[in-house]
Amino acid sequence: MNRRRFLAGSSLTAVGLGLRSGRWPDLGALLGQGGSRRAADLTLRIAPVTIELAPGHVVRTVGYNGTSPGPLVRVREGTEFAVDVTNELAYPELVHWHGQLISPIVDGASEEGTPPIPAGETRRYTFTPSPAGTRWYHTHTRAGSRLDRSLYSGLFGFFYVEPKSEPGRYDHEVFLALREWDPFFTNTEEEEEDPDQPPADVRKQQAPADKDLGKPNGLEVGYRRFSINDRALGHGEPIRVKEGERMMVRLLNASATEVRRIALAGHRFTVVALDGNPVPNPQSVETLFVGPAERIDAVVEMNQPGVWVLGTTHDEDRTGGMGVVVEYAGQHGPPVWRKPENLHWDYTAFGGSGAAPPRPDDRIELVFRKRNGGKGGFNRWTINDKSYPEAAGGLMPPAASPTIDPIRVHEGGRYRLAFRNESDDQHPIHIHRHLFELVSIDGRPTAGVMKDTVVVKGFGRVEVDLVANNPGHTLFHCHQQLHMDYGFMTLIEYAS
Ligand SMILES: [Cu+2]
Repeated sequence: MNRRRFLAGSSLTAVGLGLRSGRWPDLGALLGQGGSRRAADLTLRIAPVTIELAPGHVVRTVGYNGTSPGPLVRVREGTEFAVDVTNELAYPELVHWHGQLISPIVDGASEEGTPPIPAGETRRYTFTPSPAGTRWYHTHTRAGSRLDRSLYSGLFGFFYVEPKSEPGRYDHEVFLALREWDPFFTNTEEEEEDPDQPPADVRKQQAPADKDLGKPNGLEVGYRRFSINDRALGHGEPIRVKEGERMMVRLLNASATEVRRIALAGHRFTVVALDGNPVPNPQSVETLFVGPAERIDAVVEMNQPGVWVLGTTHDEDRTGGMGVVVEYAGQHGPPVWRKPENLHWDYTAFGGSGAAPPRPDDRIELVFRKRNGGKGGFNRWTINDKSYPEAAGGLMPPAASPTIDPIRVHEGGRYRLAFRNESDDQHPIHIHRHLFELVSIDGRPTAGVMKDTVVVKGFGRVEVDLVANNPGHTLFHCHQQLHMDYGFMTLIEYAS
């Protein structure tokens, strides 16, 4: 039996999972059946890896093709792409193509209906990458209490979809993934200073009195090591630049749990795209704010010869490894870090000044709450007071659970999703298989900023418009692994 045909045939069992996918009639082609005679454009192998962040600092985890981040995948917008993924682990895995407007059968979430790749087997994903821009791929299992699984592991990489025309002229580009390693559970919650919102004690007074049922906060995740890509600050090659160049920084926060502020000493960033999508109003900023799963494309004018540090503004984590040296030609000496003066970040600064988004067909309120887990326990998360059920074996069955209320939409409708965060944590809210438009951030209106993930601050309010233009089950969740794993997830369902 032809191996490829066998794989395509076995993938077809997905069709029997009760999925409705109105716009995706040719499931055979999507599953690679039609393309089974051609070689894959890429093969990915999921297997254990070791990463040497610095001499003697070795991380043992799992990754793609022997590295972490996995290989940088560059594809052409609109050209069909086939990838064979072999899972060499002892448990099922799958690959999510974050930010792609593709079918639920290949999107890479079992909750939507993508078949998992069983241990020891190979599956082909075939899809047409769209839209252009800085996307990424990563595992989409659930970790729960296992800190060697899902996004705590090294299963992530950049997926760059080349556009027909590039927004912003530049001389060279760098892909930088922010990462923490060696996670552990802790009962202490680290509160980093956040210049964009009032102090924690003021925010806590805004909390509904009964929100935690009297229990203290549950477990959080801490990390022992930090890096940008696979090296700790001061180890590995610096980014070498020349005076007068324009450098395009393509930044990904590949963290399972942490929001980050990033600066390059002596320089500013001109933000040209958020989550890979060109912004209406590129702006120069001193500091980039990037939540888990978010991407920022920013141009830096290299006009300050020297040797500098690009890294997190969090001193302990930067000196712990989350940085990279930027070295001008002919310049020497120890790299210089300067704390940026302006840490402020406002998504609406990048919005258009023109018309507001059109009137939506419907408005859907989504309230996020935490039920404290108590010392040594896990906090539970709710959307409109319901939690997604916990996973068995790290994967969920495709059918929606009766314990959640799916967000119901009609094809073609424009829906204003109003997020109300009634917890003091920040939540990077992600919607699969669609882009959404920012409408307002904490009451400040905006338009034209298209994203797939947006951070809702503690007790924050965010409104986004979702156009229901990609039928099929669509996952909606917080990208903070600990929140997603403990209930912060639901499905968007299209009416048939
Ligand atoms: Cu969250």
